[in-house]
Amino acid sequence: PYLLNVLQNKQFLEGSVDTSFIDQNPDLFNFKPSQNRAQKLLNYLADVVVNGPLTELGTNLKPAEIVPTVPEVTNKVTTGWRDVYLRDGAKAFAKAIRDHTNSTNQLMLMDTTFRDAHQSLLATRVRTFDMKQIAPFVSNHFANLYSLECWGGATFDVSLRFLHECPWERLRELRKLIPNVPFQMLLRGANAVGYTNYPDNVVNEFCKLAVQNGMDVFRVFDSLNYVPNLVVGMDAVNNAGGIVEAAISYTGDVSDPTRTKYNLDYYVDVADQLVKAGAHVLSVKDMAGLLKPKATHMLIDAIRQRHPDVPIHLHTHDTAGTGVANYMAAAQAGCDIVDVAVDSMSGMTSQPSMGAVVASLQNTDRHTHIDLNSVFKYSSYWEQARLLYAPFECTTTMKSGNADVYMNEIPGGQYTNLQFQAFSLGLGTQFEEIKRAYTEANQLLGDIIKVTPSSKIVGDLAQFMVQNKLSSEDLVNKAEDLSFPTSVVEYMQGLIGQPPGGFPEPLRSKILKGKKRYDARPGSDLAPLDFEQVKKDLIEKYGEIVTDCDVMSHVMFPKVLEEFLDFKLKYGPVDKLNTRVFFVGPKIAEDLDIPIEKGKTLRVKLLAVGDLKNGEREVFFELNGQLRSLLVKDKS
Ligand code: 3PY
Ligand code: ZN
Repeated sequence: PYLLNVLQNKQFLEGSVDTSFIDQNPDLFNFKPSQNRAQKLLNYLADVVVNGPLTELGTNLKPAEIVPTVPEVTNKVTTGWRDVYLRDGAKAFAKAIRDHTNSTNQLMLMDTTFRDAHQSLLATRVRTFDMKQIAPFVSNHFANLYSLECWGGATFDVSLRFLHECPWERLRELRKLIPNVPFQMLLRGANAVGYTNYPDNVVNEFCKLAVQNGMDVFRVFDSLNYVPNLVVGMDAVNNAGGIVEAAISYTGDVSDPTRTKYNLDYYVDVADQLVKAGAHVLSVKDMAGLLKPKATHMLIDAIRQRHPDVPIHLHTHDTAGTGVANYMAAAQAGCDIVDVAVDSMSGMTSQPSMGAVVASLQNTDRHTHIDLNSVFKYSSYWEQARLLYAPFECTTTMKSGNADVYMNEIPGGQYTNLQFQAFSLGLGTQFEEIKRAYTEANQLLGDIIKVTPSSKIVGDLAQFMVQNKLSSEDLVNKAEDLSFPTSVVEYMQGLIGQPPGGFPEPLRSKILKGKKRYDARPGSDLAPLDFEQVKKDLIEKYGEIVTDCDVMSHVMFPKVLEEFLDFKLKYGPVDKLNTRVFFVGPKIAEDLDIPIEKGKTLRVKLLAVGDLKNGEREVFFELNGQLRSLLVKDKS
């Protein structure tokens, strides 16, 4: 179509073109998108080959030239805990889990490899393509997992934004391949999978759609443990028939008697409120990895005594390196389920290692009944697949765990991000400064719980302090004259909820001056969203391809979804490309088999890239044995 546009251009036909021709004729590029998926994929590959990656790579490291070996499924298991949920419902599932751990003493596992592990280590960039390869192995060899965390948190917007793939499709595809293991997601309470409050009907519809597409267990949290926000999410999950796993976000140190704000009484009280509000399962969410063995024992034991019938599910990050020790303490205190990532995707800001936990509990009364040999094979797959994500590796800057997290309390994913940002400014010492400022910013805000989105507010304030060279004292003294980051102002207004212990004064009043303060639940006054209208508008723009899932994605991330659809119309199903080719394009003469649908595979080979001519290059391919060429604007 591009060629045709050019051939209809009078100036071009007269031959009077120079290098400004293309710039002066932008309409040449306004061709109608063709319906041909093969053609679109060739457009994509040609564009990447000529102009480099179309999705930003974090560093200039390249994906490895490797095709990860997929271990053979030698163990056919078609049943799992999901059967109990599908047959008897959410409440009965929770009871069955608790009865099971009570009677067998088994410590159950959730595997986070498909979500939190790569959110923490690889900037959330792991693609559906690589998950699908190993999914049958997980289904058959890890059939006794409590759950597989594979959705929610940052994966939702990152997959649309940077991977150009639909998160809903990921969920459906994985579901087909893993029908027996419960799927788990992270839901940010009234923020669903976004970063702001949505009307209640949005959270409700979101959960309904998630269950319809295959989600089972929803870990619901709120970044301030603000129970009214948590309840919005919990009710939505319950209405959708999902399993309500209500999370208590953990901060501070319950084993330190001098830290009184977040003590055992505080956590037990939140647990009581969540059980009262209908939690099927209680989760302790240690998103920064602040637990220590003694604190873990105290906390799990206190909740266990208080709620003997509710399953307790513990989540931590291994940032300091104490993760496995904490899980041993949790197991002793009667915890039912802990979160691990497969060995090669574990450690540092990710979860503790599955193999380490499984091995540590062999020949004890809290055996996990996970086969260690299967863990090794699973780990070997991810060890190889991880090399495809080299451009996003946290290990470019992070070489080890660091117990300084006990001081700065930065959540796993954010720790990696801040370190990366600091190093990309070229200053190794910058990270030390940011961490110190983060600690101070947290105190200034009143020592708050830090997890999305409150962690971002602390991070924004820390960066503001570093940039403006402000000490805590300066900041409070000059607060009336400073122009604070919007997120900080909104926090002080009460727009993400009410923090435990209230807002810090006099800082709040100095920052807000006359601005409105909210003390009701922030989303409670939002009018219900009109989904039909959103759908109508989207169909008007994109035609009948728009699905209910697209509508929901649009409600959460309007601009991101539109860019996703534009991209898809232009470049086709890029999610079907293998990961290296998706990021950096094919090598000359490399044979590519692209399975675009069941029973339909495209065979593509890049033959040559032509010389620069009038700002363009001709790219030659073989497509299913036929020669094809495309002209691509060279943007360099
Ligand atoms: C998220 O909200 O994405 C988190 O992982 C919080 O821990
Ligand atoms: Zn986490």
